[in-house]
Amino acid sequence: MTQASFCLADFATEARARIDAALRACLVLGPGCPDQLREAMEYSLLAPGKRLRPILVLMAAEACGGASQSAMPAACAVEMVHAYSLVHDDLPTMDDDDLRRGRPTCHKKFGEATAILAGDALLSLAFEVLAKELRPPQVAAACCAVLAEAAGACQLVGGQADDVAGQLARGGIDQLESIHRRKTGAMILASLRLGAMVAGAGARELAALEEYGQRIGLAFQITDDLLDVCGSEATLGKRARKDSHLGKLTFPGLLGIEESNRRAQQLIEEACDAVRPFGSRGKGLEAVARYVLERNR
Ligand code: GRG
Repeated sequence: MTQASFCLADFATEARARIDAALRACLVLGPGCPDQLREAMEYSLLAPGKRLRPILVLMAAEACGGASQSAMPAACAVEMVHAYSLVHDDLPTMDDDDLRRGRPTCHKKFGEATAILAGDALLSLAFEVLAKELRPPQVAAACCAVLAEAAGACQLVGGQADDVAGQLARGGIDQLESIHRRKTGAMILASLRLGAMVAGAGARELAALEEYGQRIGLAFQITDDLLDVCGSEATLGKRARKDSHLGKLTFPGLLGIEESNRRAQQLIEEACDAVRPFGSRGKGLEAVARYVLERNR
């Protein structure tokens, strides 16, 4: 990759093809897996998402001087946890959504029981892939711990639990940020940490990536809220204006559209500053940060 003229669109197209091939290979499961369950897992995992988190894993590894292919099991694992969280988030008992990634949600296509089980199986598969395919085993174990914490009761699941309990309908900016730091930010941060760990990053490199991740995680959520207000269902591939309909706190709802845009821009500038010490190897991460601000889905 010649970083001086980094083109995110080209990198992402090539990386998505490699990631999807690796994800597909992970779905070659034993004879005990029923056909419908495997189909539901494949339907959700390979649906046309942005693959933001696995791309961050690969970029973080490269920024720290590692080979992106050695980080591929970690990239697959984060996308599996992400896909599981989307399948469960869409269920009638949670957000009750019909559309995801431009297609009927998993439970609409396969029924609720199969969707719950497909999510469960994707979560387990993520850790199986990390534990069996990452080398050396000490790094695999450390990555399992980081991903488990990010996906667990104090982070992803905890943020979702507070959201489901209606905490997103009251409180102020601190409450809003606390929920999104856990629901959205934790998995973005974990993606960067995993890439760094696979590449054997030092403490300074890890700290820079964490600073970057905290900022793009929050900016990602602000743009998600802005897209919910300003975007269309056709472009988003999911229901628009759903947060305001549900009476949830959002950044534009609390701060207004202009101030939300300003905050997102500031966070992205800070994120780019954090990865500047990586020099040309950090250009991909800078490009992703700018994409977070400009994305339309
Ligand atoms: C059910 C444990 C559990 C957690 C659900 C991921 C999540 C928590 C909720 C999804 C709802 C949502 C809109 C969250 C905010 C931002 C977010 C995570 C959006 C989806 O991620 P993208 O935009 O999706 O990267 P694609 O489809 O591109 O992968």
